Amino acid sequence: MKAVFRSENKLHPLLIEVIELINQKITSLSDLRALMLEPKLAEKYANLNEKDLFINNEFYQAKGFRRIHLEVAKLGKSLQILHCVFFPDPRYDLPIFGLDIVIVSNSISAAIVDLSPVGIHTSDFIRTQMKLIKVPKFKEIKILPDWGDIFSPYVCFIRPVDPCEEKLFYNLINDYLSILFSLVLFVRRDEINSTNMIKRSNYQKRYCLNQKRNDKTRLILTRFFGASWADEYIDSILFDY
Ligand code: BLA
Repeated sequence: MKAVFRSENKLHPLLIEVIELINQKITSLSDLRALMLEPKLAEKYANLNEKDLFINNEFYQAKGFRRIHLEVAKLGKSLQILHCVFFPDPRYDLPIFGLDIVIVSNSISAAIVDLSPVGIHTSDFIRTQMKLIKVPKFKEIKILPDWGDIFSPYVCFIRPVDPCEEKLFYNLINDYLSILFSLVLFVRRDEINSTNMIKRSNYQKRYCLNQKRNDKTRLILTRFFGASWADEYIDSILFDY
């Protein structure tokens, strides 16, 4: 059984539901294959499998996506994190799906989901679809840090205040992934090294560079694993480009 689902790990119910949703979605993609970490990295991160200190990473590639990363971490008794990014293959005009849920002492302290742009102009299809989404009126909206200008105007960054808001946030994740997956079905593939591809590549690089400025992620990882481990993890596992 996967470390994540071991009963003694007692993950927050929203995390369990979201992991299931994402796994279901991933298996519906075309040309899906699991990606392995380089042996050196795999070895380095293989032993994090304790009851109260584990990180479970899954990586995939599929049509339209160069790297899909789903991470579930339990850091100490009180902190649980779900981190997920679908990095598109830059030959396709697809936004970056990003999701982060941070749980402290069994209540959600931050939840963010977005389909982030990979160019100045978002395609008409994405814009029309995004406009159809009804982002619920959550009670506690969180303020984005200054590096957060990588996110779209539809980014939802909140602290859900009760199970009802948790369910609404779950539905929003589902809506964003559904838009992304309907795009994958008919999006055109540009030539390798085409101007479009290079522009989108640069947007992805900037997305990663900005995400690396998240001091909260760095601080938490440093507290548990030390500064050089944290830096390398952020560079090579979380936001590698
Ligand atoms: C915030 N990220 C945070 C916070 C923590 C982490 C503890 C503060 C939560 C709060 O404000 O209550 C920690 N997140 C982690 C750790 C990992 C992680 C340790 O993913 C991995 C092991 N972060 C992402 C992605 C997005 C993201 C994909 O990884 C967006 C799609 C966003 N997280 C994000 C933002 C903040 C945050 C915008 C707020 C940062 C701030 O307020 O400065």
